[in-house]
Amino acid sequence: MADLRSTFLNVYSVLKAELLHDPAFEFSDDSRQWVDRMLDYNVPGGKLNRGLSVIDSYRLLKEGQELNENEIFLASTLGWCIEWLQAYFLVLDDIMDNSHTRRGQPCWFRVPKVGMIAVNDGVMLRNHIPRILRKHFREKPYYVDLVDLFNEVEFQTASGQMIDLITTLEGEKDLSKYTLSLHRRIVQFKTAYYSFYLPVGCALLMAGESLDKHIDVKNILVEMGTYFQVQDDYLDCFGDPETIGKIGTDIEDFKCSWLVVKALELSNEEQKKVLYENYGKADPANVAKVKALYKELDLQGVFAEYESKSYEKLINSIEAHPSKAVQAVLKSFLAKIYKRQK
Ligand code: DMA
Ligand code: MG
Ligand code: MG
Ligand code: MG
Repeated sequence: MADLRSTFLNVYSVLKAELLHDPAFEFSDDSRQWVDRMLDYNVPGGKLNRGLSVIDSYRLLKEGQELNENEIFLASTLGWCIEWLQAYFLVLDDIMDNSHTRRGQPCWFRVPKVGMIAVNDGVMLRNHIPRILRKHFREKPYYVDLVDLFNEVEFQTASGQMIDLITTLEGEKDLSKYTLSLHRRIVQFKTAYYSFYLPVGCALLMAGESLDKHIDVKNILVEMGTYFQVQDDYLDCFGDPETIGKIGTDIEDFKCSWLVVKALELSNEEQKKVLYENYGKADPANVAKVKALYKELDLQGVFAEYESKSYEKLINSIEAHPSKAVQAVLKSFLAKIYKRQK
């Protein structure tokens, strides 16, 4: 496994070198250095779960057949395209969420001399994906489907980000809109498709499968992605910033987080008043009151309950799937995130 990770990281270096010598652009030393540093800062520093899952899933779909070097390279390349997509969304997400840290370092836009150049860097990261795909997959029979999959998923993610953001508009902040169904819609779109469906979708295409025939797999992955974002919402408040590598901003940002939805559900009139008066304010005193209420309502216990229920449901739907290989793919994914602390 440690070996797979280092193989995967080697592929990053190959892809980066190719992009830095892209003949479609006449790089100067300065511009090459900028992209080099921007990529190293934003692309490889995460958990790499999404990227590694493509290789994992592809291997399981091949039912244990040894993958050859080329197959590992191609699966890794698709894995990196997802990591690139994630880097693109995170660079922009941190600006929009006014975040401070990411993966244990300042958000890219907070780095001196970067600032709003980060917006274009986000666009740049996004544009690297079709360049990588074209270079390595152009001749494959599944090339069009692959490009289409990335486009579809990007659209879904951007749409999810939009609804995440417009719920927090100044002057329209309204906690009474925050329901479990709105939350579900936001997290399915902003997180589940790109984090869960996309890696498996890539592996299925590489294995010669048609995605239309795997709607049931997609549904399970979207459920898993929803559970994953509930964990993210939980960790935003209750996680250890040292471990998760970021400082939560959901309360300050008036986000439609799973925690505030649950708090609204469980609050009496007096507690609701606390939420209405303190949620979505930057002052640490207001944030502290919201956190105190979350504790009073035992949201940690409510989350623990949600976590084990979700796990049970997911395992049940996975085990109902007719293919053992697909079951293995889904179970391996679930095992990576169950009770995660980061
Ligand atoms: C992130 O949602 C979703 C995308 C598409 C980046 P978020 O703002 O809760 O993520 P994070 O907690 O990592 O900032
Ligand atoms: Mg966000
Ligand atoms: Mg964010
Ligand atoms: Mg979050």
